[in-house]
Amino acid sequence: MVHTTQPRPNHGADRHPTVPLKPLQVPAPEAEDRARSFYALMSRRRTVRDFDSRPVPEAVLEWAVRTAGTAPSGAHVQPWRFVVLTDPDRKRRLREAAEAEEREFYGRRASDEWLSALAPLGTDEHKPFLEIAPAVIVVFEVHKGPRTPRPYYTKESVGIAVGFLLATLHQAGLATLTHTPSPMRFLNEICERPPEERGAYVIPVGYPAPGARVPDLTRKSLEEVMIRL
Ligand code: IYR
Repeated sequence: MVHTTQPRPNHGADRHPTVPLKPLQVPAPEAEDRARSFYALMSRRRTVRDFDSRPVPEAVLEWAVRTAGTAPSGAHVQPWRFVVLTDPDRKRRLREAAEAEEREFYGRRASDEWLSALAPLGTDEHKPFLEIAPAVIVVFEVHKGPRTPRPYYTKESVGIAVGFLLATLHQAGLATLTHTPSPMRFLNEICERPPEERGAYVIPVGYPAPGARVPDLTRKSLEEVMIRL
C-alpha cells in the first residue's frame, strides 16, 4: 500500500492576524535578582482570617481584577467573572448563606480525617470576615450559555487568574483569604449572576487587623517540591 502524507489541517490559523511579541528581555544576572525578589515578596503572603474594616482603595481592586484577566486561558475564552461586594447588606447576606452551608459541613458532611486536617488552621462555621473585610471578591467560572462560548480547561484557567489576583493584592499590601464554601449555588442569587456562571472562590480582601495572628506553618523546601531530571 502506498502511503501519502496528508497536509495537516490548520483550520484557518494562517488567516488570523498576529502581532510582534514584545519580550521583556531581562539580562540573565538581573533575571535571578528579579526572581529572588519576587519570591521574597510572595513568600510573605499569608492567608488572613482577621481583617480590619478600613476600606481599601477601589482602584487597587480594579487593577487586581485587570491583572487577573491577563491570565492564560483555554482557547483564550477568559472564562471568569469577578463580582466585587462592598455593600454591607450584601456582605451580611453572603455571610449568612455561607455560614448555613458551613454548619452543614462542620456538623455533618466533613469526615473526621478532613476536620483533623483543618484543625491547625483554626477554621469553623463562623465566617465574620465576610462582613468585616471591606471588600469580598466572588470569582465565577463562566460556562457555556446563551451569550457565552464553551470554555476549555475552565478550572485551570480560573485558578491561574485567581493566583494573579492574590499576587497583585498581596503586593499592594492587602490581605486575602481564599474561601471556598461548598456547594456554592447560593452565590448566584446574592451576586445576581446567571446560571451559566458558577461560583468558584469567595475572597475577602482588606488590611489585616492590628495584631492579627496566623497559623505557624512552614512551606515545603525546594528539594521537596522540585525534581530535576
Ligand atoms: N470550606 C470550609 C472548610 C475548609 C476547607 C479547606 I480544604 C480549607 O483549607 C479551609 C476550610 C471553610 O471555609 O471553613
